[in-house]
Amino acid sequence: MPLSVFSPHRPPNHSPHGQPRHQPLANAWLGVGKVLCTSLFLGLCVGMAALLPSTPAQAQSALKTTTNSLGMKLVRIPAGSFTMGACKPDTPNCTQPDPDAQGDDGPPHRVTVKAFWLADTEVTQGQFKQFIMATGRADLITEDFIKNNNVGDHAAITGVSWNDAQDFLAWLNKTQGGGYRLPTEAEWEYACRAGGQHRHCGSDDVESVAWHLNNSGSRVHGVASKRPNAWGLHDMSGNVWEWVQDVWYDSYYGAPTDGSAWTSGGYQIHRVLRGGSWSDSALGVRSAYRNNYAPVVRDDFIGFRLARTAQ
Ligand SMILES: [Ca+2]
Repeated sequence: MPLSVFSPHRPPNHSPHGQPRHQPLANAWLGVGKVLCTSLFLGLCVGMAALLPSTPAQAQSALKTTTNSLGMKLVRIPAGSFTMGACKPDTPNCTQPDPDAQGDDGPPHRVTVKAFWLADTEVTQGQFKQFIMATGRADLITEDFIKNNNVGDHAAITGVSWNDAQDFLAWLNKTQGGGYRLPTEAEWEYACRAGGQHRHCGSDDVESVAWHLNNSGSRVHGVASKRPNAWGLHDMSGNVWEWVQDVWYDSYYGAPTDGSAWTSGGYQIHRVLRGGSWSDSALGVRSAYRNNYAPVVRDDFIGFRLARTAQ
């Protein structure tokens, strides 16, 4: 069955598109555009920079961390094995029951993951701004982009396609020594669960760990303003959906069990996203929940998180 640009697998409770959710224009992106326009992109010089909110304190991780020269903090995720996915409790031989499990959440299966690095937060507006400034990508600063990213530097970046994320990673690898990439889907869920079996990443209590439909005020939030999981990772559930490397399959039958990305076969025109967002119900920000979009899709609930291969 052919797939449209927008995913057929979309939670039913997403906020409707086309509705104004944000205050208009004035934000720091206009400042970025203004600087870029001063030299090369005159058409984008349409406003003034605005306030940047203060940065909340970061929670401490029990694991080793590193911070690159751009201030991006990554946690060393230990090697290990876990059960990936979920199934309805009445499913025969169900090894990881969840009453809200969806058909494409399973079947649960054991996966062994190598050690890797993962950012403790989603990529922020401030970090993405550095990329735009360094590369001159003023083409990314559209009117929608400005509307979708008006919370401030410490908020998660939104409106970023899978392809945009690859451009960001290419820039990072060029300037920060290499090895940066998106997490694989298995790595993402392994890090979300952090050795536990919580309904959401880090807790069965969604309010403590996630910005979601019923507490977000219909907007993205500053990263790390909710409690982290056991490995010091914030907002794995909620705030923004996070792109991973893998192409979309509607089940885990035949999935790799070594933590690698599943990139052959399947729905090659769609990439997987995990974690749910500010516009999803508690069901959509579950540890096992999955989604997918074409790699060109930009929307105000889509962002990403950095991974880096461990040496
Ligand atoms: Ca998230």
